[in-house]
Amino acid sequence: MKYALTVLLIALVVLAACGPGAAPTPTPVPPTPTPEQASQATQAPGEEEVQLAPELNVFNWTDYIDESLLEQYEKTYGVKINYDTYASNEELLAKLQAGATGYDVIFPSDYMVAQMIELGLLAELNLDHIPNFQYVMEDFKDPPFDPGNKHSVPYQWGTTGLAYHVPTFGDEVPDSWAYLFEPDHLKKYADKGVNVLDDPRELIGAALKYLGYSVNDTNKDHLFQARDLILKAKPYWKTFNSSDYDDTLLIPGEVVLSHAWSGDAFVAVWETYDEDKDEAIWWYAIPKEGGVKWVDTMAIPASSKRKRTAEHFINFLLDPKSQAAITNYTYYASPSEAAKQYIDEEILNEPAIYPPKEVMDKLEWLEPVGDAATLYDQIWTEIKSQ
Ligand code: N2P
Repeated sequence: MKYALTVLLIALVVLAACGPGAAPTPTPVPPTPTPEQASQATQAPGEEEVQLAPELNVFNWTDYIDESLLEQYEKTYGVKINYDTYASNEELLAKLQAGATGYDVIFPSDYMVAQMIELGLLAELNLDHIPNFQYVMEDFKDPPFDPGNKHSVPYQWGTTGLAYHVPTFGDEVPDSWAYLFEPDHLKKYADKGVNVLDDPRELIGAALKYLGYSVNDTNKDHLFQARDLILKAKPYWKTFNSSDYDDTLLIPGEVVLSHAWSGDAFVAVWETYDEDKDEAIWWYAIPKEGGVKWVDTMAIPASSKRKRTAEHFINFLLDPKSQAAITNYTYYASPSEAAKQYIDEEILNEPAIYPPKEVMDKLEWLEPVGDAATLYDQIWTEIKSQ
């Protein structure tokens, strides 16, 4: 252990200086080790020596990593990863606000990063400890929700749209939010199942966008119109699910239409692809009215006691090869320029995963809504309880 070696060296120097008959010099008292110092430093060859904690508590969205990376990190660095998942930013925030102090690495989205910074929930990062940040595309650096990347670095990004069962819709492409909100549309396929994301900002945002407003609108009348639209459509929806809807609803055919995040939709696209006919059973459309584009980040809760190890793990996940492994597994897009060389061609060239500029320009980032957050909460409670 590096620390023990230093103490030993100091003791030897002190002893040599004392000489026979000299007055004994007090031996330095070592400070109490932090969890990080308590562990053996282990690093891959050629890496700077870092004192790593024996364990790290990681809290991520469901189905959002290639889990072999966790094993790889544990084996290479001797740090045990305790991995737990959540289904929405609001769930993550509620856990942190309820005083959950064990988490070391979390993955809040853009608007939630801003909200958490304001609430003092995030630690400041030392970007010198995250050298793989250099590979992040300029577009994803210094974002408005966290100027200077003081508290977060990007993890993966994507869009929100509609996943649909191709045999049900035939030649028709559900390319409008009307397919999710208008009873006239819903009547035609609702008996076969429709799912919406169990996510207040996403669902209310989609309704606002369909009505011609911004996904970040804070006007009370507009928000009530969005609520009414949702309440009229709700009887036609089978489920509110944003955690495992790809595996439990889309792939087994429990629904034929779902409000969906791009990567989750593509899990269903690839899992159900008809190789013989070379035809997709599921596909994904971004509504013509526009919608949400988002970037999820990696951050460290202010309460973490293992900040240096958390930064080390974040750096590992930002390594171009790790980034590519995540994208190749989750079908979300990577913010790492250098990862591109390792990402599967068909993912990189898929416009529904990496949309062209004209589509991206129609989409909006979610932003904090300030005092209107209370109104969003009220509306959400109303929607879920009726
Ligand atoms: C992955 C969830 C992606 C997070 N299942 C959307 N922000």
